[in-house]
Amino acid sequence: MSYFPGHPPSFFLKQVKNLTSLIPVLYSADHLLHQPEFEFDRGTQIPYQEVARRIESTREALLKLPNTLEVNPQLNLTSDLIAQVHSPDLITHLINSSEAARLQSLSSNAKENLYLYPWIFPLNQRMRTGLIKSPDPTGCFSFDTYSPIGSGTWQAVLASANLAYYAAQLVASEKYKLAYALCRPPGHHAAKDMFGGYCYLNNAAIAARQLNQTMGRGVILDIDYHHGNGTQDIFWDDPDVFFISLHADPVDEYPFFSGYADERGGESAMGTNLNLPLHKGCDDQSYLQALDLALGAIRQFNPHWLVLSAGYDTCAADPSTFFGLNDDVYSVVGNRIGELQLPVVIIHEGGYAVEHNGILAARLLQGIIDSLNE
Ligand code: SP5
Ligand code: ZN
Repeated sequence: MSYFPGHPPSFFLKQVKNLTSLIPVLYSADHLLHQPEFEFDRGTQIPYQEVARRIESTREALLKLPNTLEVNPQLNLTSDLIAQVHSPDLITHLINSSEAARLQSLSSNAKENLYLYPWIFPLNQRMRTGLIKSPDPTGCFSFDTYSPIGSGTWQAVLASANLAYYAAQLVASEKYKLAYALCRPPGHHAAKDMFGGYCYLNNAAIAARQLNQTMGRGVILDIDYHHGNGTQDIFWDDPDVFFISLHADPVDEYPFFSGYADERGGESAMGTNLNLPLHKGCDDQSYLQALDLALGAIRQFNPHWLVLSAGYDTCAADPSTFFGLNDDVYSVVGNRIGELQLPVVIIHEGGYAVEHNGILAARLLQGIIDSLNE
């Protein structure tokens, strides 16, 4: 573990407290290496919504809480560990695409920070085999245009996943009951062999796999506004990892192709996937009702740990939401999750009302702390 030079005073102040009451907030500056300028919203170019400031504002807000401690872990996540949840072909493709972006940026007539955008999507193996060896294979393994790849993308993606992995190790060690991984890029849209939706590797899945191997059965609760199609895909056939998601009904909202209530898990894991799609205009009361359903299902499963995919794009101020949640609801959500009295790893996912992310994350985390300490 290393600590950032800017933070020793607060670290030493907080060190006097009992270590188990401290909440590690995992952060890496490597996310700054990934900063695309634009995305395509139904074919129209708009500014990239998944900006670096999202994480910096959350970091500032979380470190203002009395029991938090920033941790900057060494990189100890390997390709073999990632391959427990992703196909080796996807991993290789992400590495190669970052390197291709670096080489193309170096060529004299290219932009310095060039990002390669997926734009041809091979829909079967024959197309993939052809495209992968072409001059522009970026669309291989990608399902949309939201996840461009630049020269620093792989390093940022790896560092982000490493935070999730390290947070899981801290909680699995039983030294900490709770940890917050400031992951960026986010991860819950990344499936076993697909990337998209600002995501490249599935941070929550990497944390969950680690916890599953050390502590047994557990739950991933996804409260991002969008369905966590990637996490669902990865644990579809796994009866030991229960995936539950509260999200905008895919009838109305991205990712459109998954997140329906009848998706209940593969044959060997029937009932260990639960989607709770919510209607447009969903308010605090309807949201908390759905959350209570999720919490009931979690209690019945009798898990040993919880991974919380925490997205803040549900709040009324978010530019991409059809929900009308007030900021206060995040404290209540945190309280009720904390009442489970489970070890919790929080993974930062979406949330595009940049200055709201920090406030909401702080409320959620404080809510959990308050009921864990009761
Ligand atoms: C992790 C995560 O939240 N990913 C979401 C990726 C998909 N975003 C789609 C946004 C489409 C709506 N764009 C609205 C533009 C501003 N009104
Ligand atoms: Zn989202």
